[in-house]
Amino acid sequence: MTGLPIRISQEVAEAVAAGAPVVALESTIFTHGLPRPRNLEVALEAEERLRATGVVPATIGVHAGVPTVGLSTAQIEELSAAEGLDKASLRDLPVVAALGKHGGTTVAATAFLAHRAGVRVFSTGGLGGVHFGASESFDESADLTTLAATPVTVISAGVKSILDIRATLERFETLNIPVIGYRTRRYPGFYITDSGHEIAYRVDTPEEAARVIEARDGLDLPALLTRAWAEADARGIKGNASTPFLLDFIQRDTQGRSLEVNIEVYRGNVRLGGEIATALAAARNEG
Ligand code: PSU
Ligand code: MN
Repeated sequence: MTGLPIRISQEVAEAVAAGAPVVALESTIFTHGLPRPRNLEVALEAEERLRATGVVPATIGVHAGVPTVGLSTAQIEELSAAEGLDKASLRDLPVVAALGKHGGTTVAATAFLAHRAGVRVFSTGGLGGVHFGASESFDESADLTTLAATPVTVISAGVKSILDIRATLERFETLNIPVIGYRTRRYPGFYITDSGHEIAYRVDTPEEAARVIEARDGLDLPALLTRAWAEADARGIKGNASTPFLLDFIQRDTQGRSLEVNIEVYRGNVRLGGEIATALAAARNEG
């Protein structure tokens, strides 16, 4: 058995191997999301703007059955003009590939392929999420479950404007998907900078964002937790012994990096606790 063959352009492969900056771009945005001819203009402009800043763009889509990381300009032109091509989320990838079709990849499929190619950052417009009435219809995008399992950082203006943001934020929490505001603590509403929902974390510089990504990738959370749970299970560790076992496992498995993160988090909490206590004391003295 071989894996599903994916094509990685030479430019992207070389940039990834060299540790040079690469940004993944999805194709559903120009196959299904935007009208012609703006779709093609926007797709090519995004690539040009990245190149102008020394970043290699990796536009991702399925061309004639080949999931491709780093579509050529001609392929982007072809996909953006194709009639009736498929909108390919992750479950559609094998089908579209096996049938030799073209497909515009959603955030889920794009993130999956980006990760397979070693690309860690992915810029898009809006994510899929939870639709209004999802408790009846079950309509929740596979973007969510895929991002939960895929260590790729997605830069977005929030979720699609039509979605239930409150419910989507709850699902991000359940699925352990970190949500971090860039220079804001307000979750954006795609067209508006503030959807009315607060988010827990904010970073103010690209360097800060990069440190968060390094910390997250350093922990290798989903895979690591799966191994930790499996190990606990195999040893029959249950109940109140679970947490110490799991934490110890994670610390050993990350060569102590999880500990450093823990300490950083604790330091931050201590500092914030001090600030809150100071404010509380000031309020009491005034009152
Ligand atoms: N945001 C938009 N328009 C879109 C999408 C996002 O404003 O077309 C696309 C993205 O590719 C996203 C996908 O991954 O819709 C989610 O679709 P679904 O809810 O069917 O999973
Ligand atoms: Mn859906």
